[in-house]
Amino acid sequence: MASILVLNGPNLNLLGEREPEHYGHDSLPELEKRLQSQAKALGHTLGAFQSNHEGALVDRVQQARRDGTAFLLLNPGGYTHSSVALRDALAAVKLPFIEVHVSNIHAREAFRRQSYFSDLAVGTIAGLGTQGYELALLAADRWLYSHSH
Ligand code: CA2
Repeated sequence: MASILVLNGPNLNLLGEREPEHYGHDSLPELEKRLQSQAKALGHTLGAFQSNHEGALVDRVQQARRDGTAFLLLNPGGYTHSSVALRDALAAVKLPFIEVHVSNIHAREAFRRQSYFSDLAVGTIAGLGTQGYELALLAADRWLYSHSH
């Protein structure tokens, strides 16, 4: 039984509302609800946090170190390609995380190919839609199991 946190960066509150060709039709509350029941079925608890503000995301990552979070599923949104501050927070807390992207960042503009997080992540998932979070949760469950036995 572990505590898992899904952290979403800027504009991901718009999921399901705009640009369905990139981001699909699921809304963020729908997705979070699905992940919560999946986590429960796996025997874990899951918290969710989304912010459009870099400092709020940094604060939440720092808090995760203190509140017993064991694993993060992180979609840094546009900060993927720019945020040294959020990267530093992840490196400082040393919590394992999977980087998730709804769209295939390698099949879009060139600037989206660079991530400030991928080299710190346990792994990355991109281009599989919101299903990527569910696959990441499954992988987190396996990772947590293999690192506790
Ligand atoms: O594909 C992803 O998950 C991204 O992290 C999403 C970011 C983008 O800047 C990254 O390059 C890739 C943007 C999030 C915008 O989310 C929206 C969702 C629905 C409608 C409009 C924007």
